[in-house]
Amino acid sequence: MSEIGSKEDVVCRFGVGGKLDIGSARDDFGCTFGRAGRGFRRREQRLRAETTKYGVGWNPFSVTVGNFNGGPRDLAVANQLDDTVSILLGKGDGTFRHTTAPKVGLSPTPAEPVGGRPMVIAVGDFNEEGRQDLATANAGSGEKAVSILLGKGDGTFAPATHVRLFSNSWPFSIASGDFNRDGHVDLATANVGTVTVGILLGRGDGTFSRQPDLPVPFNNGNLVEVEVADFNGDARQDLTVSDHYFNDVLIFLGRGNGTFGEGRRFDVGIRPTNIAVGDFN
Ligand SMILES: [Ca+2]
Ligand SMILES: [Ca+2]
Ligand SMILES: [Ca+2]
Ligand SMILES: [Ca+2]
Repeated sequence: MSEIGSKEDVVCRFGVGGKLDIGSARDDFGCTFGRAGRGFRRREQRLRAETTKYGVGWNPFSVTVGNFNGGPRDLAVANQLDDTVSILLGKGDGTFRHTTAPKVGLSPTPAEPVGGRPMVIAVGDFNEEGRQDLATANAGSGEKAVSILLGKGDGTFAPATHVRLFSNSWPFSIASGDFNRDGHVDLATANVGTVTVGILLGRGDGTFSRQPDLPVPFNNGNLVEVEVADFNGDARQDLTVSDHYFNDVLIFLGRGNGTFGEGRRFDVGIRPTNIAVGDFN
């Protein structure tokens, strides 16, 4: 185990069948992070034998797998309290090296990270030039926004641009798909503040067109995650959103034109902090 100086740590395990703890890291990674505490120590002990420890930003909330410079896969970590995304570039042997930690807040002044607080990251090629980009759901206290970081292909990113959401939306989670089947990547957000689902249709140039939010029945819940999948096999992408307050998930069936049917709730009986899309069939 090696450590790189840190305020907080992310622990990742490479290997088939890795146990996943937080965020949208799937595939072959297992990751856990946070400040030392009983839960974190338990997870860390499970992973310790096969993990390397990396310092990231302040209060990392989620980790996403992508590839930002070609070659082996990389990680992007959303650090909610210092308003950055840590980029860890894969070396191909299961270890990573740090590159940049681009800012995602609306304020250009690092000392005043107003409107940031990135929670969850979506990966996609939003400007269609063959390099992966990032979109962060920012639940900060300022103007509510999704930040777009366009990748340069070398593990670095252009300065963030922002898609303003409806006021008080507090987007907590984000996922990418193609909801209107035009070949451009679109985004969906789970909005804790308004208890709605935000839809941003991509134009293919790194910009997005904000659509009316999807209302949620019994809208005093706590939407903590959104995922994209085709749940009814009609080749149109659907959305599922987990509601931590009611212990259920909502399914919005896509019409294939960027709009969705009414959300339907399904009781899952547990606190659904993370949705495993692969478990639906
Ligand atoms: Ca890479
Ligand atoms: Ca791109
Ligand atoms: Ca689209
Ligand atoms: Ca469908």
